[in-house]
Amino acid sequence: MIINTKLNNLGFIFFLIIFCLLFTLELSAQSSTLLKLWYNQPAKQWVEALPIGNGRLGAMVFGIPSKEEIQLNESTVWAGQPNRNDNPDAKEALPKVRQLIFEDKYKEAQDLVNQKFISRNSQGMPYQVVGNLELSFPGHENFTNYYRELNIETAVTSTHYDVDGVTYKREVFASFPDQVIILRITASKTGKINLTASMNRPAPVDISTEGDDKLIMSGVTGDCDSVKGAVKFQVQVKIATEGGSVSANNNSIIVNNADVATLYISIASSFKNYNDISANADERANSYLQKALKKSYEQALQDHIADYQHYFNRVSIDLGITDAVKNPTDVRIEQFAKSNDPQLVALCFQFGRYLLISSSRPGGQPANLQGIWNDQLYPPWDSKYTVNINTEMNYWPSEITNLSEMNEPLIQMIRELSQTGKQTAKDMYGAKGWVLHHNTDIWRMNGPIDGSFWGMWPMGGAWLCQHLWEKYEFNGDREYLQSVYPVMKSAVEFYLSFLVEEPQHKWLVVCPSVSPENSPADHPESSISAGTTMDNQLLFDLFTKTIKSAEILKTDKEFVNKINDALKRLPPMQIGQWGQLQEWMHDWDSQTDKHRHVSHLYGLFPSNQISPYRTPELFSAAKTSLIARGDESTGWSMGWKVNLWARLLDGDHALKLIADQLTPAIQHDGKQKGGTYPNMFDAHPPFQIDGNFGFTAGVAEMLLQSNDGAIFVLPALPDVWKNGSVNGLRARGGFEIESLEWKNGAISKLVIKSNLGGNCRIRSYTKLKAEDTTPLKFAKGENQNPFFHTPKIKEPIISNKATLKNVKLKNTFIYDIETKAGEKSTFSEQ
Ligand code: FUC
Repeated sequence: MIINTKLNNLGFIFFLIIFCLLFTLELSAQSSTLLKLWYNQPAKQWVEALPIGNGRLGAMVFGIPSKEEIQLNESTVWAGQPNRNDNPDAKEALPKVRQLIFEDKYKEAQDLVNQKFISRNSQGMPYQVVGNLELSFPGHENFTNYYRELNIETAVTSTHYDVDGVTYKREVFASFPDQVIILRITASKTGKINLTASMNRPAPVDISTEGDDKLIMSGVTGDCDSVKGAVKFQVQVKIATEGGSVSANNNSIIVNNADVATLYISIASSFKNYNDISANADERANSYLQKALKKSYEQALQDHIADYQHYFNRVSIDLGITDAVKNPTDVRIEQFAKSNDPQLVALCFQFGRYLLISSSRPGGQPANLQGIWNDQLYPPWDSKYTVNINTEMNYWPSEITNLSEMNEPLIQMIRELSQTGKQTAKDMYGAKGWVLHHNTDIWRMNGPIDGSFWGMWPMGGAWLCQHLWEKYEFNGDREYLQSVYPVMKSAVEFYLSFLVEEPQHKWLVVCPSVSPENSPADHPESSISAGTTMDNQLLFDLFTKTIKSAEILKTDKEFVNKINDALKRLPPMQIGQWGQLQEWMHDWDSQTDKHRHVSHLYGLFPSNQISPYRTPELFSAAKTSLIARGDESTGWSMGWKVNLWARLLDGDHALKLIADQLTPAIQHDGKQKGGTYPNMFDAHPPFQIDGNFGFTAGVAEMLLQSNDGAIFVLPALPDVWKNGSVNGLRARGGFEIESLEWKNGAISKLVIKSNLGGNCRIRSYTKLKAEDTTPLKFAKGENQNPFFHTPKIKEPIISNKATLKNVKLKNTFIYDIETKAGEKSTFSEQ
């Protein structure tokens, strides 16, 4: 009996161990399958191929068994060469243009800007494809058991399939530590790898081989407008094999009967900086390659994963898992709107983080319109930097999703633009400081391009400067602030000398300008105007943030007085006749305007001038405007709207936009619309990466906001995300939300780490208690933590025709917790 019980106990323990083991295995197998994009067929088109990148190098991997195609990019391979595009005729024509605008002669003003302001030479240079590496595998036309994936937990893409009883596997990754792309081909039987490697580019290039195992492609970038292409680049591909033989033949490399083949792809250009392209591309490419060859494949892979995960692993998210995860990614996108698949949202959120880590690394170029992935010589909009929304959107997720370092290339570009833009300010407007219009490129051009309707917007610098400040708001690094303050100050200097008094209200306005790319129903043929709402909001932010910076740095008292004087004279926001937030200085908004840009809502997101608690009338007006604008639009526009609905504290509507965004971009009739491609790239259409980043930022804003005087936890949770968790998001003031869990929509666990100390004000729909049982103090008055000071904006002017819709807000609890740097506080539902 006793023995039996003992045996029973042992049996039970054994059972328990096996059960636990199986359960953990099951869990880890599951978690490792969740952060993957995977498919049961090779890519048939570019938007099905899978992107990898290390900030400088990018590749799109097709995973085709018989003819693998690896499309290659390098972030400095741009057409043209150092050049300027300022039009000096502007200076003389400026007073006339202003006069025409103030006399309501918008068409004439626009025509004159087209003649005298818009650049006569460069409209911006295109970012260009490097070329393709092609690997042909004879006899691999008929394959079975096909599978390919992009694992965004490891940043490795792999393909496997069977041919004649042999399983072939390819693994590709772009290593930041080793600065090469590595492709490894293995087979389940020895001596089975046979391939021919060749390279091409849709433009003339020199292709050669060196020794038996090295393929080289050299070229120069293309001409555009009147600028001659002069960036030299070189690709070197070295094929290392185990077993079999390697030989060079006719500008290709042939591998016969190998056990393993490892390809090291090294790319470099002659680009040193926007003003200097004198580097030796060949030497650079070779030196990256030689360094990389010293490491074993396993070591290189391990170093790559460790480097990538250092950033990626900071944030994890769980919005729930359903059976939908059993389907391949393309099927899930097809079915998203009709299925319940919250994990696809989590995957797409993390995919945005993956893309940012892969396309924007310290020391490199910022993510452009397509991040770093482009297969064309002259891509749509040149794949350059459109700064009237797109470039900024690329960086919206950077701070909140804990990837602050990835901002560095953007911040460096802004520093450079503040240098080049001084010449533009002086030559075009006789103004001080620096200016940037609606676009720039690797040469840091600052002049207006494309035509007045789009390009006459001297606000690019004002918007980009918000990112300089935001980095400080999240990290509190005073030395960093000191280093970017001169850039902000110089931007302010431009506006102080450029602003002009408009005749009707005597406000100081930017003129000429546009509300990005939109024209009012009053004069649809011309977008040009003065004192648009977005311009005023941007200037309000630039001015107040520069004043704050000067105060923190204890400098420039007199200059601050000057800014304050101008600040008082900026136009207030206005609520128009149908209760909308006016987009223009005049009440021109049409209720049927569905334009993709929602520029005037900048004040709601990304800015914090409009608040449900501080400015209820403007909040209501912003909502009315957004409802009128509608939901479906271009990819990035929907991405912006996810963030806007999150700021309107409407999680369900934000989720509706997510569903619109996660709709297949390619419809059954072959036509394209705003949505998502099979490889999860966002579609304007065509592919633009901004929508991916807007999406990621939007999901984060639904779960956490820190722009309105407090850390608002779960501000816009959709009803269907009943249970979930997110770990590692960041808030202003150096707070890190180490853990946030919710059950049935209420917060069940919240752990906040304070990195800088100071008052931690939490706003929540859930009544909270502290884990250490100290009673929580309800917040009173303004948050004493300076990172949470909210802007004091002017009272809006409200049209006497307007009826404002009353926006109902849910009750919230607000607590103040005094924190010390390094301390953690834990809360749960009371
Ligand atoms: C802006 C947008 C377009 C497009 C382009 C790259 O001009 O208005 O929709 O996204 O940038």
